[in-house]
Amino acid sequence: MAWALTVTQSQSMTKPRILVAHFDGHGICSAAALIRAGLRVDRVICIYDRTGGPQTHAEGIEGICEHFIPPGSEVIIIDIPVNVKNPQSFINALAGLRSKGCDVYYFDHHETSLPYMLQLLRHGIFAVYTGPGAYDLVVITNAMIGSGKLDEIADQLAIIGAICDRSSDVIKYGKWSATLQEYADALDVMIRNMSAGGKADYSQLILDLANRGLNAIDINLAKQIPVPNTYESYKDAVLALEQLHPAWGPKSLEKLAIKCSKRYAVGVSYDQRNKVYVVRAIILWTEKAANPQLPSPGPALSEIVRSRGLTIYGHPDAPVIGSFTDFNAALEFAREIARILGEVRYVSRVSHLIEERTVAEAVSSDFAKILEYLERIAKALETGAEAKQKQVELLEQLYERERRTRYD
Ligand SMILES: [Mn+2]
Repeated sequence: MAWALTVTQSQSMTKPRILVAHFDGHGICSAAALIRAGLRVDRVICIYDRTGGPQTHAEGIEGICEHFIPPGSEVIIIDIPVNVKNPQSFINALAGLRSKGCDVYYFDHHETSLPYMLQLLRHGIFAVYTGPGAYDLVVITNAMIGSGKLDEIADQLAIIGAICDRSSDVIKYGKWSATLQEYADALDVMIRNMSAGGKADYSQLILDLANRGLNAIDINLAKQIPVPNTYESYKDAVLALEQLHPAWGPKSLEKLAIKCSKRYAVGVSYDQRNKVYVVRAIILWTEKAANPQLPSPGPALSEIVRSRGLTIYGHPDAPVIGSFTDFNAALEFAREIARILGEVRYVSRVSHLIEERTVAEAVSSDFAKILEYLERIAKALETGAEAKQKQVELLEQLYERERRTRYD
């Protein structure tokens, strides 16, 4: 096995190389794909921990850096976004590894991490924004520090990971398939089952996936994501009439949308923490990826949500709306939402008429907004260019060092 060989060969190298991956399906599959593709790795760290210990995600990286990484290692971090709640602490944790004599490679595809790339680079961290695509994370990371090539199994793993992230790039590249979607669903169930006790170590699963590819996933587990049995159709939307499974709400809605060939699905969940019923709406991600101009439920519903004085939170493609003490009241509102989403593409754009005497004012205020936007873009490009230059410098240093270790 090619990857097993590289792991053995790596023992002779001086610096131990540690791969740290996010604990979700995308992080797990991306790590497996990179190892499968021949990335030399001595140890994998991928931990979920709800009990308070260090875990491999945005808010747990400090503990991982402090307790799990020996001085003088080579650390590769993938798919863990900079913690937007406390970016400085995240950056300091990675910078702390540098002062422990570690080389740090940070690859991430979350747009929220982009503003911090330059700071990371300034700390001597080889930081690369590979986004926004989840599939691209693997391709770019592998091109920069891995073998540069993905065999069929590595590619399948990268695709499954991107599907777990509901990333549109796999659709754009024509790499999505119903079978790989089944594997992604089954893997999600597997991951959730492993974490049922509040704590899970996925490093063995990653090595297993790298070694056996799809055979490491029990495809039958996909059936554990329940599909609602009773529903009503409203043009492009479907409404689930029974309460959604507490753990699988949005994914059950996805399955229902697929079963009924609809773009949108709506249903009612029970929020156990707040002891209320909430309405959930989704747009089928494969549809949105194929037609990016389709309205997301979030913005499409903002009007009715505002007019009813309700709350809306979560991703615009899968928002959670309102809080109801009664299931039937929630279902009634869900039905209204299904009607709106069902006809959303038939609704023409709202235009506002401007009185003649206020035209100048309206135009200049629009103009100011456009200017402000352009200035923001100019600033982002400037920062981006500086970051790119720094990346190239670090890459040159990296190749120089690789060459030296190879011929020494
Ligand atoms: Mn991801």
